Amino acid sequence: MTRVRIIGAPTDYGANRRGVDMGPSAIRYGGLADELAGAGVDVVDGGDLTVPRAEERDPEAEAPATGDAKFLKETADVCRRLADEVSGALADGAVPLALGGDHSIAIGSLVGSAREAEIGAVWFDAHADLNTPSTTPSGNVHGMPLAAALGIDEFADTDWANAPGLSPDNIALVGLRSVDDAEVELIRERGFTAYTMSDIDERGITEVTEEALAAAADGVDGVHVSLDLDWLDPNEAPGVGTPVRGGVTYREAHSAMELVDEADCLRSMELVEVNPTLDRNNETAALATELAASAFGKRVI
Ligand code: HAR
Ligand code: MN
Ligand code: MN
Ligand code: MN
Repeated sequence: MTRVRIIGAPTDYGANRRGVDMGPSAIRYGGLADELAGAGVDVVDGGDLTVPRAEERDPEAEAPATGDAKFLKETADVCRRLADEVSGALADGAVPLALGGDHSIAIGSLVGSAREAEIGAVWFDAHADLNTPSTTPSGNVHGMPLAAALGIDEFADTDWANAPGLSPDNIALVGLRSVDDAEVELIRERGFTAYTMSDIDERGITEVTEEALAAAADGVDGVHVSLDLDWLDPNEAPGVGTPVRGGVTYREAHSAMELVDEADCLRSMELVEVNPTLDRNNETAALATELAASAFGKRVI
């Protein structure tokens, strides 16, 4: 039986819109344990990491890296601890499921997942999250986690980002519709597998997701699935800080997660960017739990 270990990472350092730190509570309240039980997995809830509020941070503290990135030191601290939890769960034979928090926590998930393995990643997101402190238009680290985990530019020499076992040839981005110029350049330069919403329109969610999973899984030990809820259309998932129109539908999202299960390569996963203060009756959090259940094998019959 698959074992899943839930690890909450209630951060909002990486995002402008405060409130995403309440994501782990909302996702649990939205029925995560029941949904995962419905998928037939054995679930252990490891609780939340302790994350000081942004207001409590030491204003004198020096940022560890150069460039314009808000709360980089605080993000580094959470990601180091999350990486240890994720690699600990894997060592115990469980699949870690991290709950954000903003998407900056993916740096910790990826570093932990890639600590003792070669991994690929599928990034289900409206955004590419490939900015760096020198290219970011916002200073928000939730726009940088993929670049950080790949050790691009300022992140190359850090001891907390830059996941050595994350293979750049095994990155697949799915559902792009809001990408900055510097990110476009990086995608072209490094040849990441990337699918825009237009690719999904033309080829369908099944073909695109199967191809993304195959690219991510090729020749590695397992795949990290990062599910940013803003991947979905804001009509389906209103409770996110950076909604972008024209996202995937409820059915497309479920299909994609069912394909994650069928590909049988899932090593670690995260659900991020759920912001209960912007949500409608906790719908986005509940949707996150349903999608996780599909990824872990829940079916109607
Ligand atoms: N690309 C923009 C930036 O770097 C927006 C990032 C969007 N936020 C996210 N990431 N939710 O997926 O600021
Ligand atoms: Mn994201
Ligand atoms: Mn996003
Ligand atoms: Mn299965």
